[in-house]
Amino acid sequence: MALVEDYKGVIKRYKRYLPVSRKTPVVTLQEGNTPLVYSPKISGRLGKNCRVYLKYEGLNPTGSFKDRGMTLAISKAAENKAKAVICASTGNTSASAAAYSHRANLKCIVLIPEGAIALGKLAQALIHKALVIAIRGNFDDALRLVREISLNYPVEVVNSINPYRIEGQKTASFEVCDSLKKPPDFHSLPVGNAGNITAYWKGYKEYFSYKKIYSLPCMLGFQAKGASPIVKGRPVEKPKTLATAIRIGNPASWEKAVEAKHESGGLIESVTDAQILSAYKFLACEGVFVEPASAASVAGLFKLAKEGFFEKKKSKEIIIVCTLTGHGLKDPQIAVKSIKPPLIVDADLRKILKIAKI
Ligand code: AN7
Repeated sequence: MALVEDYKGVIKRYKRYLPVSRKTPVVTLQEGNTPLVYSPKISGRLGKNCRVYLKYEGLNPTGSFKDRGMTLAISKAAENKAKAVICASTGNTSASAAAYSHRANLKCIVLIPEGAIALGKLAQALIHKALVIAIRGNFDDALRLVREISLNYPVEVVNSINPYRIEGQKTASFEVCDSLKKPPDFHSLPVGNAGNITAYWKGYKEYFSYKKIYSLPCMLGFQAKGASPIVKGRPVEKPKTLATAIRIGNPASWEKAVEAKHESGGLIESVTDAQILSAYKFLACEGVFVEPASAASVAGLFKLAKEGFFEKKKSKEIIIVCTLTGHGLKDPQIAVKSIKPPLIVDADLRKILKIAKI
């Protein structure tokens, strides 16, 4: 058994499956190795034969799953002697890009939709000294500009259209299989720009081809109803959802996500903001704090369970892994807004005992 201190991040752990060589200067914050937490409460709500595990990606160094892909994208940018990187972002990509590129002494430019990213994420991009440009437009406008800039200027794009991002992110499915000692039956996750579902599916398929696993999970992707282009089959011009991380109307990895759905016999559906908020609060009962977009994966499972989806499966035990993509502290304003505010009382022992009913 390796000592905990030996852990050096996803590139070191999974280098034989990644496009790196001895020459690659590894830029790491020891991302990955995130917990796979059993959730008795969610399991119970889905059905007697269901076991649900939460892949808590909010515990990555910058608080989201993006770090897995960013360690590789920035390491390769450094290897290729890039001077600057650029990304469009709903917040988490920019937070991660800013942190890793600052560590690697690379200039980082981020384009964000003005007024539409969570406060914690903006703070991260700023503290790591990215050049933050808020555009009057949405994420899709920002990504279009980034593509255009990268075609004509010497900057490396670190959005998931950069294949190294997907390569790094696929390590999450390796970890799931290594922890469970087998693949799950179902894997649920939120879908925004659709890079993560693409990466997970690629990872599972590669582990299968290397004979590390002998079956493949069924992929379940969930978009927010007001931002569900893949479900609708056409781009959404003005995507709307309180889950700002997945407020995306024209996902870059659209086709790959549909491929993952078809090949795995899975589905991509939508959940309403009310369902997302309800799952967000339910996760809190399990001691797990996520940002709203992350709760879409759990909201989706609840929706399927209500339709009898898991009852129809006759197997004795159904293993479901649910990726929780980002930490709740990213977006504290949503938490405070959606829960009753704290009571304010005098500093008086009797009053406090009365209120606390002890
Ligand atoms: C918490 O940061 O697109 O389907 O620019 O932050 O791989 O896009 C974030 C996406 C889910 C969707 N959960 O993942 C960005 C960005 C959280 C996220 C997604 C995002 P993809």
